[in-house]
Amino acid sequence: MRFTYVTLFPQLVEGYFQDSILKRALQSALFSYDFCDPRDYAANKHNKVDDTAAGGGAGMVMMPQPLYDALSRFDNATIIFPTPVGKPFTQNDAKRLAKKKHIVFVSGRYEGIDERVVERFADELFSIGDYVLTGGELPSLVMSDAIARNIDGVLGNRDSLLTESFETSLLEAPSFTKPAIYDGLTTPSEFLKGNHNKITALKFALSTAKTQYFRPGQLIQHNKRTTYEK
Ligand code: 6GU
Repeated sequence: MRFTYVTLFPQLVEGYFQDSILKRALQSALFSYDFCDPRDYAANKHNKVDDTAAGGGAGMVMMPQPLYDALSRFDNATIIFPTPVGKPFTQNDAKRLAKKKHIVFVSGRYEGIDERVVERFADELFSIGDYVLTGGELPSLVMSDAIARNIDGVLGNRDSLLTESFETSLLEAPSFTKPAIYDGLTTPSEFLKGNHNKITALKFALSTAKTQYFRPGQLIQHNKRTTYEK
């Protein structure tokens, strides 16, 4: 997998890959990443990439020419535009996109990107939630992380993918480590005894309770689906 970040601010993205699991995956060549600066494609004297909005309104809009020229170079890539008006990005998208060879994330800054660029080049538009951000860099990283951990070999422990929240419609059970009692609070004793059937049953009960509390709508859906499957 190759990730390309089309951004005016590569340093915002770069830092995330310098540590932890993704750093190890990079070193193992499980994926790679690079940058494309639209400013390098600006066909005007001052390397200008933005202009005032047609029809008025506050702020500057990224103009079509530099992005057209930059994005035209990418054949056979999946081009994603992070935008608050996109479809909500989900775990299913992360898994599906983990099978692609090359994903290009196009980050807008200023008030946005000239819509013609989106019309011409976007394969998918995604939002990461209902709030306003100053640019697409953080959403691009959020999506890259979610995608990268679904690439074979990126996570050491294959099991950890399967039991996680959103992999089933239940939230993942809470985790504990040693000591058994801390601050007067105990690790559930079943976890300490090592009977795997009992541990699995308890994890399922805790997952169900947690989902009921934090995502009551999701639990109803889960019950329905499992009922239908029987
Ligand atoms: Cl994906 N992009 C931007 N720029 N803002 C957002 C967003 C994405 N999701 C929520 N706000």
